[in-house]
Amino acid sequence: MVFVLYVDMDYFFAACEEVRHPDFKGKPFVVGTAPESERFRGVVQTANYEARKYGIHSGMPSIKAFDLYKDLLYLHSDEEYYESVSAGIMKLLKGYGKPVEVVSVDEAAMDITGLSNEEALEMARDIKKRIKDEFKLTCTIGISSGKAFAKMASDKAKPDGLMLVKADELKRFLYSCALDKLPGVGSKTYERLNEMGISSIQELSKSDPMVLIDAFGSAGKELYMLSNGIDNAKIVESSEVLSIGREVTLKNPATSVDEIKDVLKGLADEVMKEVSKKEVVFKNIGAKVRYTDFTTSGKSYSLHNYSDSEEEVIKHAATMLAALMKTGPARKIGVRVSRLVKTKGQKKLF
Ligand code: DCP
Ligand code: CA
Ligand code: CA
Repeated sequence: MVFVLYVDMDYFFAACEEVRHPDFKGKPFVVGTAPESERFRGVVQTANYEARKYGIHSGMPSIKAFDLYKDLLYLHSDEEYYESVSAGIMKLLKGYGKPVEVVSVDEAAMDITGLSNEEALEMARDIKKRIKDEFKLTCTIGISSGKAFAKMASDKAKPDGLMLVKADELKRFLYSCALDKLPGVGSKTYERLNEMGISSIQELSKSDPMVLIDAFGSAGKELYMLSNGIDNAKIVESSEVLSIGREVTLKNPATSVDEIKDVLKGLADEVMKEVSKKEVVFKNIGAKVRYTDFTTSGKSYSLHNYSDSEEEVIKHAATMLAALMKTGPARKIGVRVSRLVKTKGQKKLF
């Protein structure tokens, strides 16, 4: 198994906002999908820990969040900004010279095979300190043999935590975690397992693997292995280049995507040229708008699989630009792809 150091940023979008709005610190606030004028119609993307105390969480309709705490502060999300902070953090992690897999905007897995437990802990402490010093952000780090278990350790130690699960403690650790904390156990799988009489990781580990395979196919085998402390997942090193983007100032401010169709196609063409030159595929598409008052806002979209499709870039960028242009006319637009992975030798990925 791979020895893994897993970094997950704490309340990431909200923490990024606290960096540029220090006055928000200590007050309950959320980052939501809708612009300020439509705040009640949005969805909470994340809540800071003060807001979480009132039961507010990711994925909740904003209207419900305001029901739970009426003086809640609300910020319209600026995913371009969070992506740029993310890129800086990923660069810092790559600086340690170990293979880094960028798992999501605020998560990364590092292959630290060969390090001792003590060396791993020392590295984790150093990473936490540098992220705090350089970005004013906190993260939680989990360390274990196996990517899934390192992630589970980071979940358990949140926020601002550090947890090492040693090989001889893995079983006990797994049994102490709720069944739905096991990667791969989503709400549907969880219900299905419950129906089969399996409601804990321990029960899962002692169940009949053939029954699991019958019910879930190869995912069933994976669940059985994970519950028994075996994770064969490799760390897929992300590309050196973190993102590829292009932007352009419009001749005339645009109020609808229709007006900028050709400009968007041109931007996507240029991005894709670079994508094929760098021999990468991407998993995330971003779009940004600079408004006539010179403020900027951006959105990003995560694909289910790695892609090299220009069509997909145009389709998602158009949707995001349309949403962004609801706030006002655009004078500059940008398109970006990220979560890049080299295609060479990694063809199995997509
Ligand atoms: N996010 C989102 N919509 C969701 C869940 C998350 O847009 N339904 C975004 C906002 C989060 C970021 O992704 O800040 C990372 O998600 P996490 O699940 O890691 O949650 P946080 O980082 O916000 O909090 P935690 O400290 O629990 O990791
Ligand atoms: Ca996080
Ligand atoms: Ca996360």
